[in-house]
Amino acid sequence: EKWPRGDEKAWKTSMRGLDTDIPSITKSIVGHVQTSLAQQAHNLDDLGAYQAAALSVRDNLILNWNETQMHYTRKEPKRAYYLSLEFLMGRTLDNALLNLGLKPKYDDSISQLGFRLEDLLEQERDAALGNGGLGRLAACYLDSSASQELPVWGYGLRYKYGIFQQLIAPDGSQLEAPDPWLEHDNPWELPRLDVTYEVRFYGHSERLDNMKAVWSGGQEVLAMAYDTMIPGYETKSTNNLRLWESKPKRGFDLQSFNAGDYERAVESSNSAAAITSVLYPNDHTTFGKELRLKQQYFWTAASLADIMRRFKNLGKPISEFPDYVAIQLNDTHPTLAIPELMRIFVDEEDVPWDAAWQLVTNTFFFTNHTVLPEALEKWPVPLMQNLLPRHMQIIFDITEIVVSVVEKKFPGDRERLARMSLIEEGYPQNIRMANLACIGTRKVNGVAELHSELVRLTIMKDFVDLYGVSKFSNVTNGITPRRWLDQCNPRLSNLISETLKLPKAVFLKDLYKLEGLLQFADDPAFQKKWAAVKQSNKERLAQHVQTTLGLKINTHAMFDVQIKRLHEYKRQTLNIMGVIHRYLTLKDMTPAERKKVNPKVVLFAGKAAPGYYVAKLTIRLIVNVARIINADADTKDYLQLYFLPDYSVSLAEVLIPASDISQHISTAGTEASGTSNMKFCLNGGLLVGTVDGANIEIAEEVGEQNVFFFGHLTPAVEDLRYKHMYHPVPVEQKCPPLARVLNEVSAGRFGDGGVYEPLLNTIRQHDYYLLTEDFDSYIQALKLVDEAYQDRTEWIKKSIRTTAKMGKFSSDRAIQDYAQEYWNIESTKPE
Ligand code: CR6
Repeated sequence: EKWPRGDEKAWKTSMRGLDTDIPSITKSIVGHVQTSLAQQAHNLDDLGAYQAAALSVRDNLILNWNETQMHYTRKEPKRAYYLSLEFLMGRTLDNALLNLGLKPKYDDSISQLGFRLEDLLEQERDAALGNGGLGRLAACYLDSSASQELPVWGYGLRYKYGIFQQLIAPDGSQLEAPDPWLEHDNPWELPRLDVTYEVRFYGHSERLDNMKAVWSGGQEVLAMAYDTMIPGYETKSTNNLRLWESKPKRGFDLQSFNAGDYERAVESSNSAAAITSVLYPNDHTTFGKELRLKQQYFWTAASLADIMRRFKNLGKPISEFPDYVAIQLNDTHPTLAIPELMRIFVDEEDVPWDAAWQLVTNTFFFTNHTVLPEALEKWPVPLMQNLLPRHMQIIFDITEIVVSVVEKKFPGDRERLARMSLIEEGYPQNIRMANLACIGTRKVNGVAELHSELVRLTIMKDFVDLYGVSKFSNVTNGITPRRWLDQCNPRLSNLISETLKLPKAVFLKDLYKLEGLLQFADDPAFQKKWAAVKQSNKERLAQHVQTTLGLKINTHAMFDVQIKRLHEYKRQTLNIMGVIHRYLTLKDMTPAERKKVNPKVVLFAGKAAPGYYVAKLTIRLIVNVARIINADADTKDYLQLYFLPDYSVSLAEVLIPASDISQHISTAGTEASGTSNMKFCLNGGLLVGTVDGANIEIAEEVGEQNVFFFGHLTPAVEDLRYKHMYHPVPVEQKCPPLARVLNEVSAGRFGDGGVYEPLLNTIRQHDYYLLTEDFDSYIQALKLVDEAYQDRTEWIKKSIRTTAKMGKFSSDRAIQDYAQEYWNIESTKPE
């Protein structure tokens, strides 16, 4: 390598190294106060100190990041790219300090400067670029990829506004406010003014011969990269999360529109900057909005252009593309990458159509995250035709491939063909993105054993018949133990380290090491310490709630937690009906009887999609039931209920370590995996749940005696729904205790009599999610929970054994699975 310019010595002797002794750290923080922030020591507040500390930590990340990226460029390994519309990162500072191994030193340095690290950490806003599990999973996977020194990049969108802030109105309903997470400068991203691509929309596509076409006209916008450094744990390896921002292409407004399109050019929803302005807050539903389709194409086009440019720099023949590139499609959101890569190969690189299809289908992999029909993406043909005319042609051409292979294997089976086609007939016709994602990829996976089986038996059944079962497999989700054990629960992590006589790094890198705790489960001294950690985490949560909401939680009660998006299938309604039932039962008791009851604090948190009426009504009911219950002198020592507003990654980090029991109570067969169930168990919380998603595999690991299962099983669900449809039985007959609860709500016992009728009617009428079927066994399970909790020593043993058996649920295991079985990539690190 030749030195490019100037005096090599002048460069090399001036290169910064990483001085990480405390005086150097202090000097670096103060330096950032003086220059980067241009502030004075005497009026620096917590926010300023946070910013200076963050910039100082960032310097370390940048140097590692540079080295890692340079190493990849030199070494030319096969790389994997994780395309996800959502990355729910949460806060960065604490995680960066932990992964760099610099937390104790920064702690000291910051105290010397007169601040407290904990206070500074609280200054950071969550990066909340996701709705729920799918987005947080992407974040855990990035942490695991970097930690295992795998060459993996994430690609997503840099939304100006992440998931909305949730406020609770005086009447108890949810209000949504924009999330201005970029209001203060974001120190964790690097704008890449030089990394830009043009992305085209609209216009027209003219077919040439050889399946090629020329796409021209329309509107072009600019995609600009922002890079976020993803540090691995205890390694220099620092990967990249590249997020795209949309900008107007200079001068486009004047040039690329003819007079007839003028109005559209100036429409605000159509402006270039609007594309990446906001994260769509819907979880499990699709709306067919043009702006959402624009987001999807903008992001996949920019990402593929970037991947293509990197590949071309290798100077390899295009036929080797899949030897250097693997792309994981996180749900169907990035499915347009399939026709887009076809367009690049065929129209721009002159690859013959069939050869291009071979390359494409060897490059992509697809993860499905739900079998709920309302979540399966479909786009109207006319919308696609107008916005992406070339891609519409390609999708029609791919449809021809499907038709010919299906015709060959199942001659004359028209119904099968209609089910498998990329185009669903109707007015208008729709494009089935899941079918496209399936046929355009090498492998399809679900996210837990049961879910993957349901994928094979339901939404992908015809494709299993076509391709054989080996294309469809499972990678059970995982969570990163760095954030979800050490960072959120340092006391527990310390206790484990001290007990196993192992440095934390050993079990944080190999979570199966926690099994060593089993031999201490019966040790009374250890049990006592274990219980003390849980108690102090409850107090930490109570303190947090006291300072943020001014509420006083009884820390001597059992903490029962349900935190997740509000959705009918997740059945927060079942939980709140259970709480009301408990309340009514308590009211029926004499004071002496109540004294024997296990005191309980029930905590809810979660957001509802802004347009999801029934889910919002559930929040309103919870808030208003809480008002009545918490004010009732007869019962308030035995039952408290709270709805904590504005659920976030950071709030989860305080809630999860404090939980004794958490609820994962979806109708069987509806929750693909769940990942918070793993987080609770890792932190010694037990589960009450249905036989669904990853609950099943958790029980396999920890033993069924340590999980409180209830409810009907998946195979029964379909028949029960059928019965409800055609032979409905009134709730009064089917489940009198539930009927009593519904009637109390109707009668206005918790205020607002009539407003809850639409919610109550979902149960009284079709009861699609089968609350009436599962209520009795649910109440029974909660009774068993109470009984088990009374024998505290037994409970603590269960808790220890649960944590001990969580090895499987590390996202390190999941990422290894993807790396080996799907992407075929290997670890490689800078020296
Ligand atoms: N809502 C599933 O519902 C799963 C995550 C991550 C979900 C959930 O059970 O754990 O994905 N699905 O795989 C979708 O987002 C479509 C989720 O987060």
